[in-house]
Amino acid sequence: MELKSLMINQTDEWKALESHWEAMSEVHLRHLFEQDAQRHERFSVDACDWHLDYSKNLIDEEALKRLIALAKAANLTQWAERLIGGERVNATEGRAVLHMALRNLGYRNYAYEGKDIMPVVRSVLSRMRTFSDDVRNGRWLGYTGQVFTDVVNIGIGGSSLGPKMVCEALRPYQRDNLRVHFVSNVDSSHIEQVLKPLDPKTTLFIISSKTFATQETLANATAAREWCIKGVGTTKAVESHFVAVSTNTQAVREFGINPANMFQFWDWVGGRYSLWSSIGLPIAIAVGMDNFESMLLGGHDMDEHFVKTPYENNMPVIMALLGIWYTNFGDADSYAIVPYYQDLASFPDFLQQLDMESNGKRITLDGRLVDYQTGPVTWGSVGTDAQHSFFQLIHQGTRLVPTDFVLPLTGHNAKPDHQDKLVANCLAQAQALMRGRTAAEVQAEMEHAGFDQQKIDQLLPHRMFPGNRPSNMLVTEKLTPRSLGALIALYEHKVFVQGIIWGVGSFDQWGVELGKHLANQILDDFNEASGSCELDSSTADLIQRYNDAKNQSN
Ligand code: G6Q
Repeated sequence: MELKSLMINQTDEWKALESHWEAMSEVHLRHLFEQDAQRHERFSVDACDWHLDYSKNLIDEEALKRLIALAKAANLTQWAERLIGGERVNATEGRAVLHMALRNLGYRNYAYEGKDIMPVVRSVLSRMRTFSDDVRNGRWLGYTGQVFTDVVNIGIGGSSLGPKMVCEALRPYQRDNLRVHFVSNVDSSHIEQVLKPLDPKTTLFIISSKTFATQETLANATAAREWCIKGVGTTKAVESHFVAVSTNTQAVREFGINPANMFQFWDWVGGRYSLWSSIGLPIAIAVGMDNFESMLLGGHDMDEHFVKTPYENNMPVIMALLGIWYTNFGDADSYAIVPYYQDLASFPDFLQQLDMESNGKRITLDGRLVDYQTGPVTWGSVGTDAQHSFFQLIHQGTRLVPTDFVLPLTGHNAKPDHQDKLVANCLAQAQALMRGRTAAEVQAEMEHAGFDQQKIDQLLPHRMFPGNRPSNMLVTEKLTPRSLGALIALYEHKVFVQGIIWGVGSFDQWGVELGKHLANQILDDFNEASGSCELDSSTADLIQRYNDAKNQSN
């Protein structure tokens, strides 16, 4: 079925939301809570081991109703059916988007061009199990017969951020005697720092690249191969010390990796959605295949929730609609994600790519320029550290920054006293954002502390907090592979829903291309005395400065 693409801001549903935002600006969250003891119950939902408390958002039931009407006006259900049905919803690249099949540990059918894809998915999973078990149990050995102690994943973007984030998040499930590292940057200090403490005889490399053509990855893979050959003393080491994850068998072979040591994935898996595929091999090695499959199951749980649950109780849909509410009606231009869990420190980085590369677009799928905002700036870092850096702006700055708190309630082997403080801080931030601090409260506190009225008058405006600043609280009992899988899939579906509403193609990334192309041209220009004649004066001068600096340091 060809779905009519509409400019969403021309719809009645959009206009109804505009006027409702105006109405909501008259109310304060503090009063909404005072007036309704059931507010938390009314605005919270449980799914897949997560509790989403969205009661501290600038909404009432009418707002939610109108937002849901907007999702319906954008034909969300039909688009989700097209996605799952294997249609080429990544229209500009002519590709289907089937990462949900990778975590389909249930009984859903996934087909591409009329062919069931589950057998190939299962076969790669089975190869991943054999290989990761062999590495972990000392059956797959280095060239000199030694057990691997370190695994280095070389990849960038989608071939690094997801697996890196998951390996860190599941650190309590890792073994001490098998460490996993990630090298992505073409700045050579990255690979040098990672390799320096390692022993080439006990180091396994995974070269992860969907295309096997990415400049940074190939440069780092070549450096790693030289390091390995030099350290082990023979080119034969490559056979046992290098495996590849890719869709490009030919390029893997040309690089010198035996295709028998290559783990396949497919063009219907987008880079930033690929941690569920063999790109997740470092995860399987780090935490074991059983835990990797638990993570898949968590993702699958969230898929089923997303597909089957009415919008009113659908966690990704609600989160997506709240994001639309602030971006398009509240003029928010970013949102912050703050996990209160040190091992989720890379989660904001991962989400940054997921969200900004997916929805950072200004052209609709049918080629029109939008005249409304689309994907927001996504940023954040872990609490409590964040409280001592950027929270000032969220509390008292001029911008509206909706914030997602992610809070696993119990840590793994957490020190009780630390955990109490961590949780108390997280809850306090959300409460402070919602309530604020009134002039009367500041006055009373300062009087109580013995300040004279002149000092109180001077400091009162600075010590007041406006409050009424929205946040979501995502809570789980413990961060397990399964709840982590559900969390990642939650954000994936959220981003998908928003892309549908904005009418953009969430699964391409043409914005990454131009820089790559020009970098290659500039590399050529380094070797020409005066650079190419088409160069602008700024770039030409910078090239000259680089060449001069290089000559001086040689
Ligand atoms: C992700 C993007 C991008 C990609 C990297 C690495 O969705 O496509 O981040 O993952 O550019 O690409 P390769 O895996 O092909 O090396």
